[in-house]
Amino acid sequence: MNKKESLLQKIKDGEAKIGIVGMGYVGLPLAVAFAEAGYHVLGVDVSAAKVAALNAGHSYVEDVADAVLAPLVGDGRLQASTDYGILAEADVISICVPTPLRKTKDPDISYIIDAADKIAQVGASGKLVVLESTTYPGTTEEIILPRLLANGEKVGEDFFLAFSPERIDPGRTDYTVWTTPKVIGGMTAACLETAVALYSVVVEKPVPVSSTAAAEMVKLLENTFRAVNIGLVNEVALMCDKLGLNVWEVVEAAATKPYGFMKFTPGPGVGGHCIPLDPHYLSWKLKTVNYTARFIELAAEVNSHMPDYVVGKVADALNTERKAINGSRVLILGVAYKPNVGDVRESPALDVIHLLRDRGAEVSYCDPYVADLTAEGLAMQSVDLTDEALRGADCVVVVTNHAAFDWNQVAAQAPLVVDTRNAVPDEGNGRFDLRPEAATQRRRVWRL
Ligand code: SAJ
Repeated sequence: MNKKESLLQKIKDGEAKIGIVGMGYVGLPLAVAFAEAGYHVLGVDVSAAKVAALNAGHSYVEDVADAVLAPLVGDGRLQASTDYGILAEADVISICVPTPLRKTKDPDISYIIDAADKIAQVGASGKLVVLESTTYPGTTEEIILPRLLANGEKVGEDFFLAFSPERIDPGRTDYTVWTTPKVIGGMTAACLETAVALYSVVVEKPVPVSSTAAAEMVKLLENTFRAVNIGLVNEVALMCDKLGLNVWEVVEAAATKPYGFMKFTPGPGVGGHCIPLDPHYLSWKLKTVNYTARFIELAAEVNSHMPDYVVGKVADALNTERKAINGSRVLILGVAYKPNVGDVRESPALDVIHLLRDRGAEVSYCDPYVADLTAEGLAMQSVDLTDEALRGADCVVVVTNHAAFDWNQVAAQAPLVVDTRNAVPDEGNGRFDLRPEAATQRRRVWRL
């Protein structure tokens, strides 16, 4: 039996040991899926705290409950370590490490390189290695393959290498690991065959493609598609403002088109660990072949301008009350990057807070998912959403429309609202009045 047949047999018999490098919001759900399918999972993470929590059956990932994790740890089907050495006994290794951007907007693949180097030290012989981290086309072949080949073995015969983009969406409940189709590209046909066999254990629909680079490009298209369309709808919001139109009415009506349209909504900017970052991996790669990815650059320009635009709206709204931003009390509702999660990474709320503070505003925030805000030089604590807190603000700014907020309370108590998410009930705010004086007309709720 050759190494491929041996690996396929172990996967088929449920005997394959599954190594997962990076036990974060991607790696942990994947580890749980394999453990629940009866496989022995070896999780590796650089964080001793995360490893200790996992081995105590405690989850730090919102989508993985202790009640699900603890029994798997108790049965010995899932164990974690900071030592890559445990991967010596793994038959499969899935790399789920972060791929952030540097301050220069260039890709930071140092986590991928570190994982590949450590796997090479353990030895890839007989193993299937799969990269899941979102990265530019060519990473698997140019960065990982040479490090694993260092042992003088042949890919597709002695070890197997594939790329399969993660599609874990924190907070989503309508799709699971099992029901989310998974794109897979292999370095060789044998690599693809082993990777499809592996993921078929935990994914209903594996989607094979022709190469690792094709699979890397698929993921970047998915998230660039979102970034560009969010940029488009944000620019439509600016256009509607110039034309005195209600962008929310326009988008809702366009969304009635049953085909050929996909609804996106304007907002205060684009946050999270995917959409603001992933497209820059693609535009960076294209620069290396002397091509400018114009849509990506333009979308980033529009989206990153939105916090400034929101603060301009706050200034306009306060101005109609004959107030300046300087010295005004501004209450931000929601600082997480999207509704109903507690993640503040790249959240536009951070920019809005800094911009308001730079102009002399006294800023506070309320976010039931974020008790303490300590990102990007901020050190704030969430206030409770009380009538007093609302009435005490000169302006309330809706940045993240968590379902937990009582929007009728906001509408009733806040003296002035800048609503970037169309969350506050309407009050006929005379938005469609094109007369020049309309700009100074007093209204309580200002929308994007
Ligand atoms: N946003 C808008 N308008 C929109 C949609 C999003 O302003 O119409 C903003 C959000 O407020 C947020 C940012 O863009 O700040 C990103 O939002 P997102 O809905 O894209 O959420 P993410 O960043 O969690 O994206 C993830 C991605 N999942 C994976 O990469 C596996 C993305 O591919 C998913 O499509 C997305 O979740 C999703 O649909 O929820």
